[in-house]
Amino acid sequence: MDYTEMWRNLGLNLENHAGLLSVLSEGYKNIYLSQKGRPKGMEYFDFVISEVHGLRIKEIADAKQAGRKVIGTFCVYVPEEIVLAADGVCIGLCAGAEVGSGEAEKFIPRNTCALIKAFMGFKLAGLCPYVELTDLIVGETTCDGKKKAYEVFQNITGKVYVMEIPNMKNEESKKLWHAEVVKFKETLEAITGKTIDVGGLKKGALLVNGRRRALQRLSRLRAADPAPISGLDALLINQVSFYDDPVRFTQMTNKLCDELEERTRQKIGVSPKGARRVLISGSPMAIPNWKLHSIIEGSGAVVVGEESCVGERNFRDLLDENFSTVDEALQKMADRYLEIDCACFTPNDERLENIKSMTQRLHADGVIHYALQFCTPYMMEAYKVEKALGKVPFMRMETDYSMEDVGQLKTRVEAFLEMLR
Ligand code: BJ8
Repeated sequence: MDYTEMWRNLGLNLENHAGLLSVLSEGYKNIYLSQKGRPKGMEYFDFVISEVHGLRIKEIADAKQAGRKVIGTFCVYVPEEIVLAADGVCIGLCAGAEVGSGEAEKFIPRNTCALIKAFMGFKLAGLCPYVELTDLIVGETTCDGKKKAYEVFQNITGKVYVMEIPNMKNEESKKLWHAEVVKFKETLEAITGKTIDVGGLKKGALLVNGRRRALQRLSRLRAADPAPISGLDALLINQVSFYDDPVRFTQMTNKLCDELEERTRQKIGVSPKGARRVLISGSPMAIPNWKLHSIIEGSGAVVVGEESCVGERNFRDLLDENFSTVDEALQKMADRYLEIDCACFTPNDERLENIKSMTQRLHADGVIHYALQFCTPYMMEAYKVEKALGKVPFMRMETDYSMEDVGQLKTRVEAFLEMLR
């Protein structure tokens, strides 16, 4: 199907956009479609990627046409249930490719993390149909880079709303955060013109919890040896969860999990039994950032988990669906979201415990701590993670979205994998 007219109407730079899609499809072919022994259920996700700027954009544009509002987010602290209760469409906007850096650097410093530069770059280069479709872009006060970048992004787009996320988890912080959640609900009511009621919040909770349960199931299945699915494919599913339709995504992920259960019973894996198993922990990997997974799995090991926001941190905790008033629901949401263990918090010892438990549960032989360059919170926390892991083999890695350091990273990964033998 030809979507040129739709892209033109959204104000995209058609020439650059065609270039981006061709690089993306070439990269996908080389990294994903070349994998051996993939589960059949991945066909759906291959299709979703092939339509990442096509069919999904059309669906969202149609929803908008029908009166629904589109809400873009950058962080897993933003309560999606409230967006759904207001009949909104919620889309994760983080970007994982080095695009428009030159443009972005006219507004923000060169030594900014790649994720921030990318969301800015995609917008400035006229390459992100998702941003163009949003009615509201929700930022949050997490790391300094994002916090300040949202001020600039507001100047560029004029539709940024920022939620204040505390830095600690004491009683005062909990009150502050609860007030922010209430304010967010009121903002969405004002934008959509809809009153958020307990029925809507219940529906939203069921939908988001359903997706979390499917992702939890996928995560549990990766504990098997041989691993029934590659880390690359599991990462892709997590990335897709941020922008696909939640009902369809949940169905398709559960269907894939049925297949993975069968594979596990039959001991069918993507790599031989006994292959070295790696847990990745740290900064999020937004689509299409597949760099580290492809290096690790290209070296013969298998990635068995992502302790990351594009991964476990996004779906670890369910929302308690047992509420009967709007106030009760918002309190439970505030509590659930403040459980998230982002390195922007201090102290953040829950994260250390979560990494240890994932390492055990997924039978990881070693942990690679991944931080995007200039991501101070995760770079700093790597020290405590290493100490907490004790004798578990551990390696720190700092990189960005460019491909310049791939050779060097590959050498380091191979040396690390040797230690796991
Ligand atoms: S809850 S990890 S999604 S803030 S990589 S922009 S932290 S300098 S993305 Fe994050 Fe929410 Fe935390 Fe998760 Fe800053 Fe680091 Fe860049 Fe980051």
